Amino acid sequence: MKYKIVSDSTANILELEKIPFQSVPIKIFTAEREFLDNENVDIKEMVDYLTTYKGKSGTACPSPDEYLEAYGDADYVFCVTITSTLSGSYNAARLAKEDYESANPGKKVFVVDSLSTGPEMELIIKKILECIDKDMPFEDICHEVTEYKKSTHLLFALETLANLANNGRVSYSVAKVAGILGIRIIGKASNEGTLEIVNKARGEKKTIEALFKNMEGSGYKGGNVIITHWENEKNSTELKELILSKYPNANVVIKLNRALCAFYAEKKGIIIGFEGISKY
Ligand code: X90
Repeated sequence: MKYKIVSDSTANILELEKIPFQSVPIKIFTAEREFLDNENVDIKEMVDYLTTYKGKSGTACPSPDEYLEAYGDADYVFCVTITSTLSGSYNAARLAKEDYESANPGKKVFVVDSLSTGPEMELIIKKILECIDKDMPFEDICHEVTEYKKSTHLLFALETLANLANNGRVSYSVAKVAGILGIRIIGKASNEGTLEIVNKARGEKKTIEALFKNMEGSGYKGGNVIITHWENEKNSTELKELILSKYPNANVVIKLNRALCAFYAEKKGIIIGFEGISKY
């Protein structure tokens, strides 16, 4: 049986070991330029250009056809998307699933609305990989992943919410608070998959402490953590050290945001996916 894992590019993954994987790129555009969130994009150049760019910039999710192409000819596809409350990516993946299954009787696509993004999607993808590795049947993997997803969480700390607000993903009144020097907005993916502001913190040290406190508040007890960021290795490492000081056996990975997450989380933005208690 041929398995394939597919996700949109908000998972920040370009390839996986062992299993065929395809990232379906989301686009970032201005009036003059377009960036495809794939392996070729120069993220530093993009972020620096957008920081000084005065016009409007936006994003566009993949089309059903792009998903269909990514499903390829696999017998079983697992497709993980960014939350359907913030993007049309999930909907496109679902439409492609319908076409794929009716064109290929017997083949199956399981589309997971992560109700989240970035590193929480990566945790879900790692779980799928683990299940495939154990040779679990397709239906059992779907069940296991659905259960696992209830216990994964996403937190973030952002210095600016300008791109989120300009693209209608948060209100301007919320975004305004983030513009104040030294203030970082701390938020999470809610149980319904919406972007929810938790609190704001002044200064780096308080931000890291607040992130850790919120992790423990969601039942974090030393499980897997993935931290993604753009130009904030320092705070990411400090958070990692804080986690390890209390949970020395925790597996904490630090990675860079790729283009779409770097666009919305912007410079210095940190996003954390972690395992905690069940949300429901
Ligand atoms: O369809 C599209 O154009 C893509 C839209 C993506 C919108 C949001 C991306 C957010 C990236 C920011 C912090 C995490 C918020 C997660 C809340 C569920 C990262």
